[in-house]
Amino acid sequence: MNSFLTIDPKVAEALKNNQPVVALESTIISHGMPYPKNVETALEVEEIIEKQGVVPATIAIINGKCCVGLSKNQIELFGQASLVEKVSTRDIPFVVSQKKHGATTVAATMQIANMAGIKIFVTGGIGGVHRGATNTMDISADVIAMSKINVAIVSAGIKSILDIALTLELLETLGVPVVTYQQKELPGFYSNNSGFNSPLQLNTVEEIANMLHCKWQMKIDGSVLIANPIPKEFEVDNLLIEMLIQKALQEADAQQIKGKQITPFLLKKIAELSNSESLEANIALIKNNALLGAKIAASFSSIS
Ligand code: PSU
Ligand code: MN
Repeated sequence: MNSFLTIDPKVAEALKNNQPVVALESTIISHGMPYPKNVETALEVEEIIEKQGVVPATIAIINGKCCVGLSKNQIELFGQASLVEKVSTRDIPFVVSQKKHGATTVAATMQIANMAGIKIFVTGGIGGVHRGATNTMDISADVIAMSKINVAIVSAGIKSILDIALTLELLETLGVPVVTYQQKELPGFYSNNSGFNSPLQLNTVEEIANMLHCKWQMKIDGSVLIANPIPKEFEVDNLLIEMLIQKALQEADAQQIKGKQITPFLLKKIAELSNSESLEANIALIKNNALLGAKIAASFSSIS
């Protein structure tokens, strides 16, 4: 066991016995949703996974330890502490060596899940190529992590605050398969339509698990991005969301929001501007992802 990791006993036991475990990130708790909805959602997501007989492992850095599996109190702490830094790949060594706390992004969560031996990770949305990236070079470290780390991600597609076309191009270049569950079109996070065909489509949990197994057996390193459409009844109208994104982007520009602050800023603005409709959609889709991710984890552990 590596000395940087603290693995919750339940998680450690499951991993030891090759029972399914699903990793969850903590940036979505600390920086992706407001309190107390963030904590309620994080706990509900864990429950959904548990009901499938799968062990949830929320990941965060606490006092410099990479913690895999948080207690309710720890999740509460990350829900309330706006002071917890957003930690992506490059921040991990600093936060660990300085014994600080950190809320881990998709990229950082993948790194830590991989250290612990967890193969399936559930979240809402990934970071990608930002709109305007041809000038700003703002590309999330999430895509770089996906090109290297053998942890599959269940998300609701590529969020339209990003440049979906460029993100798809980059994922292709980096060799990351993008698989949509049960539909042809790549879902657009808040809605089921992104305007882009999904590079791949699979219709069953078993086929997805089998594809992961094949990929990693062949030593083709890196993630698979699994896109799971939001349940119909929680979809937000595409035109409305595009209008709100434009507004949020303008405001970010006016306030000169840059770097790691941009994604949390945009999510918060869009939630405000939509009267929390976007937040409710976000909560619904992550729960939906938790269910699919748990099923994939169970299927994967039965064949690997
Ligand atoms: N997208 C969401 N909700 C989130 C995030 C992205 O819908 O909470 C978070 C994730 O933790 C993701 C991070 O890894 O934002 C990406 O940030 P950046 O673009 O700065 O890499
Ligand atoms: Mn960025």
